[in-house]
Amino acid sequence: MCARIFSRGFHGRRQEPEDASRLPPGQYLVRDFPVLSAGPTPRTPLERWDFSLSGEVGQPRRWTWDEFRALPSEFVTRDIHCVTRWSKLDTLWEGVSVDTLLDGVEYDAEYVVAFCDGGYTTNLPLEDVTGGKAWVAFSYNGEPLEAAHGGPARLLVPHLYFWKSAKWVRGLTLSGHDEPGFWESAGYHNRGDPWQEQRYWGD
Ligand SMILES: Nc1nc2c(c(=O)[nH]1)N[C@H]1C(S)=C(S)[C@@H](COP(=O)(O)O)O[C@H]1N2
Ligand SMILES: [Mo]
Repeated sequence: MCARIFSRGFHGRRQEPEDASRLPPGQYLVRDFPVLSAGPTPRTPLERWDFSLSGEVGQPRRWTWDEFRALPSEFVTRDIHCVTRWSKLDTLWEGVSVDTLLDGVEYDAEYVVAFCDGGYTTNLPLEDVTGGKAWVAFSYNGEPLEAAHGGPARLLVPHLYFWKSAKWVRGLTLSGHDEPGFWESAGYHNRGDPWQEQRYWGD
């Protein structure tokens, strides 16, 4: 009895009404953190890891792990939404904002493709990864990002369905034209805004 009252107070009343308004259409809340990967988990040693900006840039850029970790980073708390319908609220990440990575880089491009160890790709308009909307995250909940969740580093683009948040990301290719990535070529929506329920081509 006591336990029940306690758990209701703890999980329920205060959070639920607000939580509902934070849930995009067709989504349900989870408290665990599901793992969704299209293939095996790659494990690149940090000595061989780098992050690069290539494509339509004045000068390609590359950071080793140590150089990347020396960049200014920030903590962000965001809700995440997977197209398989789970959403998780208030996830805490630390990462380098894509704005920071692009700082001082000259480019003539409107799109990016994120590429990853293991071959996964996802495409995004530059507009969706700039202006404080996307990070290359290396920590989750105050701990180094687990390999299963994309460690050592993953893209975090929380305002779009979570397939855009490429795990094991190794760089961005900037381009003047849009090139569908892995799921986008397989029938998923090109942009994937959860609030507009852009799940599949034609949504
Ligand atoms: N490299 C890579 N990134 C990926 C995926 C993947 O299979 N490979 N899956 C995507 C999908 S569909 C989702 S929902 C999220 C899942 O992230 P999680 O396993 O940390 O929950 O990663 C996205 N990023
Ligand atoms: Mo997903």
